[in-house]
Amino acid sequence: MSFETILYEEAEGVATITLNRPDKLNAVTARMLAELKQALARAAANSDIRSLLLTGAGRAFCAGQDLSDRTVSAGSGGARPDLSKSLSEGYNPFILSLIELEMPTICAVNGVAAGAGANMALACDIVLAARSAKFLQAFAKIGLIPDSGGSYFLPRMLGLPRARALAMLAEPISAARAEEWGLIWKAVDDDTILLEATTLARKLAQAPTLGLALTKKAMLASYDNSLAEHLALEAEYQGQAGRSDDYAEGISAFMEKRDPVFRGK
Ligand code: LHQ
Repeated sequence: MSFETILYEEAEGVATITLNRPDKLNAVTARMLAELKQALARAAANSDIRSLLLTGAGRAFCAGQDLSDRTVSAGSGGARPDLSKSLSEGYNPFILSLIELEMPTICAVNGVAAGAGANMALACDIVLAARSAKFLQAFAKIGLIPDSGGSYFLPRMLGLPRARALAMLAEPISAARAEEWGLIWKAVDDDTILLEATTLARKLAQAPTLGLALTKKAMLASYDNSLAEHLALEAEYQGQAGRSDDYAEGISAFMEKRDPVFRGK
């Protein structure tokens, strides 16, 4: 599949996906979702790629679903669309693939992130946002519920009081507020966000990828596990990490007082 709605680039161990419909504020179409899934599969299939960077072209990160798409729009009097299908066939598999990708994912929120666009960003492991960017759970403005993991992650990230208000009031919050609330890792200057995010992605591409993949998997599983179940899971995953080449290298480098060279396995 050649890409029309995104850009995909591989360099220095990093796969960079850029949402690329800048005149539509990178609003999401079914085509874009298919391309995003394809891009994730491409990154996962290349063992040289050890981190993923997601960002947007132009002044926005992503305005969420393209509301001009007739298959999902519901004007007064017209036929009612099946949004459930759009989620189960389009957004949900993408969000799951992003979350389950066995490498760190970094999102550079270069501008406004609204609706599903906000929740796609928040599904990444480390989120940087330009100081001018805003996060908007826009769904209530058009009668919908937060999707793409929003109603799952927001209460867990923020607690119910802030999650409910963000979703019900559909008011934008600044990158600084998102950082203060712990919704994102940090707000950075607009003119350095891409550089900072790329530097971070390249650094993570040199990290012990297998251990990081198990770390994100364990943290996600913690939402559903009892303490006893989770301690057992940690023991299992630490067993896997302990058998990795990177653990052997980490110990050798520590003993030899040098920087480790991790290969990601
Ligand atoms: C857009 C959009 C857009 C099309 C700006 N679509 N054109 C899942 C499953 C199925 C169905 C439904 O939804 C979902 C999940 C969702 O994501 S629902 C939430 C969908 N997103 C929204 O409701 C956000 C709508 N957009 C906005 O509220 C604003 O545009 C934001 C706050 C993002 C940016 O505001 P401004 O910076 O003031 O820009 P603008 O509003 O002037 O937009 C610029 C252009 O982009 C404009 O087109 P034009 O031809 O007039 O220049 C907009 O119509 C277009 N655009 N968002 N989602």
